[in-house]
Amino acid sequence: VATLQGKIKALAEKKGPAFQKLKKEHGDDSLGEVTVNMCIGGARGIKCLVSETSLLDPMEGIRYRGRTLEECNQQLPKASATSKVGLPEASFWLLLTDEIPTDAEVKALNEELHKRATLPESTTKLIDSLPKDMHPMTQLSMGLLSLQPTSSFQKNYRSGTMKKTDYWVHVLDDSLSLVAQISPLAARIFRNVYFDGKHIPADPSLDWAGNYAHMLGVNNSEAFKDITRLYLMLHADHEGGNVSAHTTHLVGSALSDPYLSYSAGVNGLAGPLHGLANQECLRWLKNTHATLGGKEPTIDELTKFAKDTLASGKVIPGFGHGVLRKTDPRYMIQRDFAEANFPDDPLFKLANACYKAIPPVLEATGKVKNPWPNVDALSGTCMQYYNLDQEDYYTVVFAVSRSLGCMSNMVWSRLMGLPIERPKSVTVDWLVNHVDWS
Ligand code: FAM
Repeated sequence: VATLQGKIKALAEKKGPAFQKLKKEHGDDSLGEVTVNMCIGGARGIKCLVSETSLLDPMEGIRYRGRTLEECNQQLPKASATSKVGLPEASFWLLLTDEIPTDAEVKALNEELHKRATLPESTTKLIDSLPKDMHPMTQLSMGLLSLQPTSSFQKNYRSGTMKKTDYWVHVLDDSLSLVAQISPLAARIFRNVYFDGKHIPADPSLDWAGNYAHMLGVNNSEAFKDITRLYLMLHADHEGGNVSAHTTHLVGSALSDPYLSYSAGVNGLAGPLHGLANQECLRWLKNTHATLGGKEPTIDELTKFAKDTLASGKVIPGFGHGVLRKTDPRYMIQRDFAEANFPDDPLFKLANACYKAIPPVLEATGKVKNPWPNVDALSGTCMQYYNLDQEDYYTVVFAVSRSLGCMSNMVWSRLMGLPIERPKSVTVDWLVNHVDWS
């Protein structure tokens, strides 16, 4: 932890002067105007958040500390000589330090995470008592809140002895514990709901993501461990404005500790327009596959299904994005993995056909700004190939991954001393009186 702290501190010292100068000399510079549409349209495109860990370009996709996901996949340490997947816990190190960790640093991080992975009995008792038909995301959010009493940030804040300049140290401490605990917590929920509580003990010889795949117990292959590693690396961070990242940041800005903040972020991720889309997308594919009698669909048949979905007033899950204006690079990287490992899987072939059939249908509406697939359009298809076909669980896997981005961002928000977030709201009457009707 000391190494990690040292690297974060060194980066803050390097970037600090520019940040202070910005505040002092350019605080009143404009970042563009705020329009009525932005105000009533979900704040689309308003530059009003700082998120150091990643930046999203509409045409290029996400960059983790300036590196594309392809570069992360190539440059980040791997689990073995044969694996082609950059480790997610290595991406956590990158998001925190702006450095690609060495194999030794990743090994030490994994040892630290294993040390912190124990769940208190109060948490396991609570999780085991929950009804099996309670959505796994609801269970995860409750599980995170049940860990909140262990927060070192809230303990130190309450003691009244913590200096503001040390907030980030205790947020980092909680972040490491939360990342360590969320995977066994998520695995416990999975085994309770789908395997009658038959739990699989952690294997500390495995990396963070490989161990999570192991504890799910649906497939012992190295390929399933790799797709889990890939999934957890790809979903880790997507700049600061998406619902889960923004919610975590907003709640954390009130000095709520990482457990309170990320439990709130998980609740946002559970929304069908956000993280739950991966569950909805696989369900849509399975229903379409079943209705077509399992035979390979024609583009015309899929076009009709897409139109029927729109006509029913529902969105087509897995397509579109609030910022991206091209196919999500996270979709393309998953597609390459699927091509290499299971090109003939029926659902993968169906997803490929959707890639051809659905964008023209969305474009034809004249209102969809991005008709292309997003990260959720293929993630479930990849997981189901390895017997993780319980779609209600998919957003939990997303939440395990997104903890990396939300936690690294929270460390930096406290390190930069970002204040409580408080945008101004207006009434419609105020808007009516404000605009020029002449
Ligand atoms: N199917 C049907 N309609 C869609 C659509 C889709 N896939 N994507 C956008 N639209 C509609 C949208 O509902 C809106 O309609 P109204 O004006 O009638 O309200 C119109 O097109 C303009 O929307 P937009 O500006 O193109 O997109 P937004 O920025 O408002 O919303 C999404 C972005 C992601 C919420 C939207 O594309 C959507 O609902 N997609 C389907 C759900 C999904 O896949 N979400 C996961 C997103 C992913 F990135 C993630 O967070 N995991």
